[in-house]
Amino acid sequence: MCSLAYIGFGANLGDPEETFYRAVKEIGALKRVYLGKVSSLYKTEPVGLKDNGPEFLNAVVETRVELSPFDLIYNLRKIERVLGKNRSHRSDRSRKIDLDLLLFADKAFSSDTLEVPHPRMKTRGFVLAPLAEIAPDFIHPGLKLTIRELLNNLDPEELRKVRLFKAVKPLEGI
Ligand code: PH2
Ligand code: MG
Ligand code: MG
Repeated sequence: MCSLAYIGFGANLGDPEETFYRAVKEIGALKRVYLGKVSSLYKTEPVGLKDNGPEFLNAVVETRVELSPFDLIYNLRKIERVLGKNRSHRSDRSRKIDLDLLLFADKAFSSDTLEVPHPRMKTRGFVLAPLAEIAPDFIHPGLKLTIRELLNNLDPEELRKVRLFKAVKPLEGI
């Protein structure tokens, strides 16, 4: 069975655009993972960082997977390590790469190692803006609202932190 899964990308150290293309390539190379739409790239103001780091590049990638959410996140964490994130990384620090599992089909659950949908996605412009571009009608399984509705409900201050940077190269160019 194929499940639709949305993966958030964020980076603000190194060459975030280069890292993004490498990450999409690695995701597409995973067994039982099939790439779908890729959002535009967004430049975004850091939210909740303690180190005054530079602005982020954020984007969202759609996949269809024949994996469990746990197998998918295991593989995403491996790609994060390959592309430069170390194990002791903290979420309030600048980073070369962050891959988050935002949504996995209609699943809503929380375990010791994974929470789906991503618990903070509903308040984050840097997630909702790119996600709404490729999946406006997807229903958030916990909140029972579409991504478009979540974006419309968002605090305008959060959207002010997000600006469209560029559309991605065609997939075959990645
Ligand atoms: N990720 C965080 C914390 N803050 N801010 C922006 N703009 N973009 C991110 O991807 C981001 C963040 C934790 O994962
Ligand atoms: Mg994150
Ligand atoms: Mg993360």
